[in-house]
Amino acid sequence: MTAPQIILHQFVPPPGMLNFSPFCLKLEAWLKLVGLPYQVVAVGDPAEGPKGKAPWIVDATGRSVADSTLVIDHLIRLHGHDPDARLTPRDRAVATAVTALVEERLYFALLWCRWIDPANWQVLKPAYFGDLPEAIRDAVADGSRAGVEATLKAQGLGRHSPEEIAWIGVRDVQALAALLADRPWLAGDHPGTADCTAWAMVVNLLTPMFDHPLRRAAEASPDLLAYHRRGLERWFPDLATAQAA
Ligand SMILES: N[C@@H](CCC(=O)N[C@@H](CS)C(=O)NCC(=O)O)C(=O)O
Repeated sequence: MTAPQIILHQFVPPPGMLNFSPFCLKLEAWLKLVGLPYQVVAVGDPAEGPKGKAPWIVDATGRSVADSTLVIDHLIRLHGHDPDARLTPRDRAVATAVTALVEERLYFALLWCRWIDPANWQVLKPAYFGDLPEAIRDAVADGSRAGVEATLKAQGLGRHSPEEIAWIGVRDVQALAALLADRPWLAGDHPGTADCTAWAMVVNLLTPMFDHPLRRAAEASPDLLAYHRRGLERWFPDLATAQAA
């Protein structure tokens, strides 16, 4: 008997590409890591979700849960698959620290690079908003950008100069690279939840569409490039084969 499906509400990337949302990609990689079957429903407006952000799930009992970390905790309780069960207290602490680094700072540096940096905004605007009717396209796109700018100001990173943001972000990318210099996954030979988080961020740092110092720092690290490839082969093998062709 197949297990009841989890409905995964997430942004859906263009065919042949991985999710532009590190949080959506993290959760999808985690579902693949533990082998729980799921069905994707494309999110148009994240405001429809329980917390106004993607991803969220509806579990096999019909309950909605939002936030990638809280979803993972919920599913571990519900289904009993915990890929981190064997971690030492130290590995667990590193996983917590890496998750905070990626989600509470690097994510915001990447957000700045994509949405506020003027050159990348010229790339993002048509890519994210190009399908909207012309009459509302500029207003919606500019309104969204103003929302991101306000978020970055409130978070704090958006108060720094472009050079300072790049310095902070590059240092974080290099820290991630150093943690992966002597091992395939953060805790050694097997991937865990923190790898889903870190790998999804590395994929997004390396998204070819956007050019910025964080991407260049990731590209300069053979360890991060190998990590990118390792996760792709493990969780999205069809895409790995297509990219290798
Ligand atoms: N802490 C949340 C963060 C989710 C998040 O920030 N999602 C972004 C996409 S990467 C989003 O939905 N943004 C839309 C918005 O803020 O309106 C998680 O782990 O799921």
